[in-house]
Amino acid sequence: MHVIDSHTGGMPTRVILDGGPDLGNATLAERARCLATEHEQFYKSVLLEPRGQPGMVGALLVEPRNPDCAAGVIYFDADAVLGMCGHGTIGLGVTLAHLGRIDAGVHRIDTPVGEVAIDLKDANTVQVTNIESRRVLHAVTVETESFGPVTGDVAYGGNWFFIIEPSPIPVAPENIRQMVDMAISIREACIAQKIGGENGEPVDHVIFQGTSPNERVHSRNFVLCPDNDYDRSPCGTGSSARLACLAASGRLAAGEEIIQESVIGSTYRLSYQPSRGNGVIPRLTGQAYIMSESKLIFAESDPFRTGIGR
Ligand code: PYC
Repeated sequence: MHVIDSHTGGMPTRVILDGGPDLGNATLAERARCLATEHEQFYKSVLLEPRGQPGMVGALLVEPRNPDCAAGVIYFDADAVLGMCGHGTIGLGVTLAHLGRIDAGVHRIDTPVGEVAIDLKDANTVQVTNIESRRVLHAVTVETESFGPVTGDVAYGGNWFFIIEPSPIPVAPENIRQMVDMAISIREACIAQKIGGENGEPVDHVIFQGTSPNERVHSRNFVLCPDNDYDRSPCGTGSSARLACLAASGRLAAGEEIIQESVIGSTYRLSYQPSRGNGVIPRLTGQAYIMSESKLIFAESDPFRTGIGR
């Protein structure tokens, strides 16, 4: 299995070029469902240690439905298949350029939640125009088992987010462990209390929005992912959901650009345009760097060929 690893603002992406399972040629949403239900062992083995690393997201390249797309892709972490992934799409753009498959300029990418656009600005810089993002619930309170009531917004940006602002814990690297524990408890409470998307979609990510000591930065976030690890980047789909919240509450005008910082200090430039529906079309720009090209080997005799279970 040939893979190329990159990181986007510190968050790793592993693009799988070949050797993945055959998912057929239905829509990408159906192929993603097939990956989630029938190939769990495959996606865990690629991302769990010893072959993978904590937090890593996989990007399985597949044939796009629309031949005008430069690629089709299904993203996943070690515990779930994702709808979309912003940091992964920046990593994918840089990887496709590294392979000589795309040049500078705009390209369409097919994903399970719809087509997104990437604009490759240079070898490391990609601007992503995401799918329509929207806020679906405002100031809703969940009762957590260990932390009491917590109030936040539910918003969609290609994945489902519960966004708490202001963060109850200062968003800083020394508080990551504490924020992971609290965010897991909030996600569990959202799921148990059926607080999620309009059609019962469960919350899969939790965001704490805090402040940055850097005055050029609009805000700093912490994002919990489905694998219970945190996003080292400012999270592209999470930033999209946040833009929808800022727009819905009239706190950011269309076209205005802000800088969003992650808990480790990596940044995206963000803006939005109004969508035809009642959401926004988010734009995010970030940098990714190639780290390695390799061939993963899964020997039958290797007791950890499917990864170290947790
Ligand atoms: O950047 O959208 C994102 C993302 C989702 C999960 C990890 N990163």
